[in-house]
Amino acid sequence: MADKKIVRLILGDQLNINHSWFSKVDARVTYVMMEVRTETDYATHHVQKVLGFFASMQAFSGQLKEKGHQVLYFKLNDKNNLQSFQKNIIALVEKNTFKKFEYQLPDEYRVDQSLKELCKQLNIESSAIDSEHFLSTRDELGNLFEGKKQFLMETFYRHMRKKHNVLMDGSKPLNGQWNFDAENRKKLPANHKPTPPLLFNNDVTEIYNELRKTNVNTLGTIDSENFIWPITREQALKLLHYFTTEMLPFFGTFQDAMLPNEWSLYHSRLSFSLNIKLISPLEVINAAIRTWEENQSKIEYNQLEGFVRQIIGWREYMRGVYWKKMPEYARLNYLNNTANLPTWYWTGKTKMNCLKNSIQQSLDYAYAHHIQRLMVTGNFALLAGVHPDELDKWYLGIYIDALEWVEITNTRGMSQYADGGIVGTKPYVSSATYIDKMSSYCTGCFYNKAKKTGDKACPFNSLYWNFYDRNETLLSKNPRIGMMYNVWRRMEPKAKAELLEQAQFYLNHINEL
Ligand code: FAD
Ligand code: DLZ
Ligand code: SF4
Repeated sequence: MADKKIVRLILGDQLNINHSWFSKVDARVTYVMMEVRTETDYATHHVQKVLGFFASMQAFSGQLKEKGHQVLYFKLNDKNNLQSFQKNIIALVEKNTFKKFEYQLPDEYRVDQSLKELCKQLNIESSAIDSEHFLSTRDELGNLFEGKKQFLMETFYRHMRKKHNVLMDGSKPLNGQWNFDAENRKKLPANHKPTPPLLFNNDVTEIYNELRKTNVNTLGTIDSENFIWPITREQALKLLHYFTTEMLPFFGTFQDAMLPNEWSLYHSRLSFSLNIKLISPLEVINAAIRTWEENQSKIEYNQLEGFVRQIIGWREYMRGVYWKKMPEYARLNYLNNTANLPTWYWTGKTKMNCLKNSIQQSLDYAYAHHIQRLMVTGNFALLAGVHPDELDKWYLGIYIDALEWVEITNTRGMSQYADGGIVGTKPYVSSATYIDKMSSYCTGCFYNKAKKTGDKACPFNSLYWNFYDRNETLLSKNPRIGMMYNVWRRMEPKAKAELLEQAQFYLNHINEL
């Protein structure tokens, strides 16, 4: 039908200007974007996250208009905004002569369900199209591991490398190995001054003021005149260029390193730009590969391979697990954890230097790197037996890049072992030894990293053994951790009792640590 009017919904994390939708201007099509309370309120988000989404959405809508597309944009305070995707679309269809509703496949199960429901309610035709962002389909991982209990990331990663011919030498991996992690993960010297991060000076004061008027509940802090995160494709590409030229040479080597008072080291900080689709995973890895090819004397191969693995390995893998396992995944609690999240997760006010730093920078910048999330905040919560629901709320709110498909799989799966070993082969827990190996947090901490019990003993040390002790039935048969149980069983009964007593004391006073 030549004059069929179409309304197309663009979600806040679908800001992909290279999507086929936008390849030509179509007078029949009206795009609609909306700032809505259902999205601002399903978690308590970091204020920088909400501003980042709104500022990027507004910039994207402007870009579409400049290209000649028709766009309807609902601001949060617009009088006619009914504050949900469903309600706004229903009202638009009722008031206009649209004959068809179209949307791109959302990344979150919750929104996927509600848009399917919406299509049933509308009395016009509707259809969904791929977001054209990811390198694998929603069900690709599920098909690859059909019938398997555990989904090995390494198997998926090799599948992706072969399928997309990335870092391959014919049918073999380039340089003879798939994975060069053994060469990575060095500690930074305590006085090391990292390359400064590339920050942007976006002024989001207007959006901030609007947000305050509506009483949207947020966490964290903001300098609204100097919003540092990229909000346009142009800025995201600048950040990508800065990463490949300045940070990539050190990426793998210092991937797990942590320094007090340094919130940004040699990571890309591209997760927000990637997750809202300002840039694509393919262009990110191609930029890194190109830079490596042109600078092989300066960038070792292990730095590049480690980075490519994060993008076409971990990122795509987590998405595959999500679509294979939702909605049950959101209810998994394999270790039956029940504790509340310590109150200082929301304030950073703890004497434990590793947690204080990791949480404080999260409140200040809505960012922490992977090892801070996994081996500091995640590790402690798992040792303390925090309920995964409590933790999901925290991770889903505090990080600028947090969207359920990638947050929940990392939190319940990789970090909390709540899926019983679908994502990870064993729980990621450690005592102070690991944190001290990878960081300089322990120097200058109120607690003593070397002490297991007694005054100022590092809480990680006793909680570590308490974790193994209380989960013995569920974990001791795991071949990857059997060794820890041998050590635990061989320990003197008195030493064991003291460790458990110390751990119980800390658990009883968890909010005062
Ligand atoms: P870099 O270290 O520079 O890595 C490059 C890119 O690889 C990232 O931008 C990201 O897109 C991808 N990547 C790396 N590791 C992972 C991973 N484990 N899973 C998926 N993608 C990965 N990532 C999110 O994007 N959103 C989240 O909500 C999120 N929640 C997490 C919660 C926990 C408990 C943990 C342990 C990890 C979480 N991650 C999440 C994964 C990872 O920590 C972040 O992607 C990364 O820290 C983002 O910083 P970066 O862009 O500097 O990453
Ligand atoms: C995260 C977020 C927030 C805070 N606000 C909005 C919004 O007001 N409008 C919108 O379209 N998207 C928002 N988002 C991103 C959505 O939560 C995301 O698009 C869906 O969860 C699908 O992944
Ligand atoms: Fe963290 Fe313990 Fe080290 Fe303090 S001593 S920084 S609490 S690991």
